[in-house]
Amino acid sequence: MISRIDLRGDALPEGTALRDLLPRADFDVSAALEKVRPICEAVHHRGDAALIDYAEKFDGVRLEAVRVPAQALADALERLDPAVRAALEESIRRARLVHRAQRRGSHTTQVVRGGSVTEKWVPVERVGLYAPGGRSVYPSSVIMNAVPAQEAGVPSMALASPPQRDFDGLPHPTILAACALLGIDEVYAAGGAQAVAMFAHGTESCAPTAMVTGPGNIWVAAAKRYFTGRIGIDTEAGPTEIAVLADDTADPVHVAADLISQAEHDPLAAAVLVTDSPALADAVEKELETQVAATRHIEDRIVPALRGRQSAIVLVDGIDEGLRVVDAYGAEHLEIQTADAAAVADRVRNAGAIFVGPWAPVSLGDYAAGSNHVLPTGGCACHSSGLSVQSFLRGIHIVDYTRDALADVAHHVVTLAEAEDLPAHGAAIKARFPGDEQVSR
Ligand code: HSO
Ligand code: ZN
Repeated sequence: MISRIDLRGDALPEGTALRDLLPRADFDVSAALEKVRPICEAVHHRGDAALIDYAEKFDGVRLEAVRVPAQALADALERLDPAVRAALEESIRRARLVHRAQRRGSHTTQVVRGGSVTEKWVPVERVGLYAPGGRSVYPSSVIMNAVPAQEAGVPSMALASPPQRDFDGLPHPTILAACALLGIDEVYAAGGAQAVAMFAHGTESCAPTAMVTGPGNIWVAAAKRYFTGRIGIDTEAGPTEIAVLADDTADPVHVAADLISQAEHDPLAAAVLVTDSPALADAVEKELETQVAATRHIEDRIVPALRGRQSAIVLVDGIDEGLRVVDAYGAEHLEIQTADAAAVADRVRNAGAIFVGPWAPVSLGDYAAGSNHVLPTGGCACHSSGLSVQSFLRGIHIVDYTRDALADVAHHVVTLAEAEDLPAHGAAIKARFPGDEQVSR
């Protein structure tokens, strides 16, 4: 069901050589770029008419308009199962607690007397959120994208999600209900690359946005890459990954259940167990067989995900070596199921989010820990963070110097300008102090 990589015995290789030994999915966004280009151009030139044509072509439904009427949002909330509503509300409440604490005030550094730099944090003006339809209808992801943007103070926000044939061309009702709960009233029935293009260029009915965030398939990722530079994006979320670092104190039933929980997302999802216990490896493998047989998305997602080259059980000599392996891998989600889990977790350098001990499974983080579930995949955890309030803020430096403070440092500026062969830079300083020898000394 799952392959094994045995790294015991010899010393582990360093750096990227270690990373190359570890499993990873093929997720080639660049190959999809050429395919999304004509879609992005059509939306640019034909606006809403292009969105309506693509809805017919890709989603099989002819729309009257792409903007979802307010009444449809109210109706979806009205019809939402009360238990789902209560769970979404609790998820929102916890996410707000965590993300509110991420807010930053501005800060002034007095560099010299009369010279200061203030860093002011300003939210992005307008954000477009994307919520997939089809196989992944995740109201939880609407929460994970909207809450940090709202807590950052983003004044204008719109959401797009594919039109559903079964729901009169509206986005999925649970997505609409989540929008209503979050107070998002600007919603569009648009999916895939065309939705990203709608936000990037704007159309007759949707004003352009400065950023687009939210998970999606490879076409959404490719469209985000296509528009990078023009708009801000979160990450090109690839298939979900879970790594578990475990020793012989871990419960194989929990470990197997957690590996399966993320394999359930996608046939390209990755489930990686790193352990120094061959007995645990055997027990988890047995558990995988039993538990997979008893779940729902077996043949379409879980089995191909676990059998795929992106998933494996990695055997290591000890937890120190295990830490080196999980750091080289840089998992989107990393569970630590070892003795003294908090101390081990503290030593991890690369992961999107870390889940400590037996009572913090990834599923908790997916829905209701308060943490964000939009996290870096594909090893990007080595250089990037998950979505946060910070993702929606820009830090602007405000430089404020008096005449004396400028005079004091003027000769250094002039010297560096000349060293870079940019005399006009120096001249801009000298012009302020005519006849002052000190400045050009
Ligand atoms: N594990 C997914 C998020 C998700 N799980 C949504 C359930 N719904 C990527 O972090
Ligand atoms: Zn998940």
